[in-house]
Amino acid sequence: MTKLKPLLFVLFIALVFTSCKEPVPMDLAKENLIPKPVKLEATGSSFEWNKHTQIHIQTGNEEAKKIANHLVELIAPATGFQPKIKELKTPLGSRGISLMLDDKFEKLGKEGYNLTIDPRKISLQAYKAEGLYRGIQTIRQLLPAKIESKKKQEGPWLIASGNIEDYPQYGYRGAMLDVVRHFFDVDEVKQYIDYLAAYKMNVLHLHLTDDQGWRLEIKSWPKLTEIGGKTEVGGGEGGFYTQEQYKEIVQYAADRFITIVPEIDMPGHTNAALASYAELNADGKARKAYTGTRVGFSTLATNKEITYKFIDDVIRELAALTPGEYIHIGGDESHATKKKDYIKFIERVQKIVLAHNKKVMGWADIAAAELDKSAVAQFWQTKPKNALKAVEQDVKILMSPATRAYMDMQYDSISPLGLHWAGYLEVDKAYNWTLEGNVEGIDKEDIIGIEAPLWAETIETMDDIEYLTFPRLLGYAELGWSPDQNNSWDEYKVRLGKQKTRFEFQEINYYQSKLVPWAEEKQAEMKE
Ligand code: TNX
Repeated sequence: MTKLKPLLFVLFIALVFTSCKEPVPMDLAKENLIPKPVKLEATGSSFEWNKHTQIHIQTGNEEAKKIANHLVELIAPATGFQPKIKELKTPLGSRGISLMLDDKFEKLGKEGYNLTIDPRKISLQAYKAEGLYRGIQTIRQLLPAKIESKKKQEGPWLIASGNIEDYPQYGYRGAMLDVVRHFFDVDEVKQYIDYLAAYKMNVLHLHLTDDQGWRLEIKSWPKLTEIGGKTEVGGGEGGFYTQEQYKEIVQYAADRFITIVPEIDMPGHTNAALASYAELNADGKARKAYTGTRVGFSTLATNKEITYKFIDDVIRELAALTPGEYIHIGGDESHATKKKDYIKFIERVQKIVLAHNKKVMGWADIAAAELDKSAVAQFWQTKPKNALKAVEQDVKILMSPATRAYMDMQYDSISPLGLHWAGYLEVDKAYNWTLEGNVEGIDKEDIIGIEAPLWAETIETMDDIEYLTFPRLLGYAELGWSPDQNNSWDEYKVRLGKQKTRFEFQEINYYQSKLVPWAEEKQAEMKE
């Protein structure tokens, strides 16, 4: 007992000493958050996350617990900490990090959050779990860049103090991945989802079918994947997701508050289906598999009843796997379909989608048909004629103008990957526009948000995906989230340049644009 006394004394002194340590002065306003928060106020001090830091949630709040677990997963590899998650009646006042849901934040919407950081504690509060999830991405970006490392790093893990109030301008902020032209497996799609989540995006549109392949198991039409699943651009082996695998992707996304919008492209872009089933062709003859990159040559037989039986089966199975409200029916570049047949077709397919309790999304070409008001037309072409037709019908627009938002466009003439039919798309051009200022006649109230498509004719690996996605993706995330009066390329490029260290710790194969002042991130401006 007597031997223990001096030991206890030393422990006590150590405890007093560590808890009295002066916080390091830091400036929250100098942090490089992307997307930029709506409101931010710096208080000049800092919070240190150390191995004793606990995460507090309200007793019994399972949703907050899930987010707390996400936060632990985010910080554990680099810090080596395994913070305890503790349930308290009133977590707000206590030291450490608290994650709380409160109806009082309803005004910030379901993705909004309020983050207060002072030397004793961090409190993250939101109306819904979505908001907490978006908020932990902010905490992640406020930690030093080495937080992104999968290997243990040395601290200190300081977070600048202040208050952030934040919520998105647009409810739909997404990216598309073409898993047809080249197939990407479940793990690759999950990785892509993680990239979207880090920048507070909330939709992944999966382009699941096209001329070169059919990527989703449909139990009532098994040859779609037995035959159509086995090809891709360039003659590779292709691939497809079983329904179980697809559910796994949907769940993985949902855990990150990301909705999957699945696309079955029709009546054009259907050679893989036409090769799998002879009866879907007007002449009753199965097409040969196609592994090139031409577009606009294929069409389902729009005047055969079997075509609609096929679509009904596909949409029924897909709707059952889809928690999100939209099913994307493609509708682009149906040059092999007569205009009057195309219009009849789209109107009939729309009915099928609605009958399965889903809303229609389609490339803006579908606005040639009479659309239900619940439909969404995705603007992509270089000319807005189709999108304006949608607006005339009171149909909402998703902004994906190819000249600004197509991540498969080459950055410049020597970019090793990508196409350039819509022009070259350097990082500044990809950022320097606004959704509501892009097309005269398409106003803010007509727009549901932004989506950046990544077509896969020229890309085959995760490295390729990363090269075209990074760093443009971050700009799209900001265009959808941050108020546009905040947008200025000159200011943004500095914040973007500071992501270099973060990208490197994640081993992301990003495009090192000469227009961006790439810089090592220092542990935020310590004034000492
Ligand atoms: C046009 S964009 C297409 C795709 C191609 C893309 C390449 C759209 C709706 N259709 O089939 O992959 O260009 O950039």
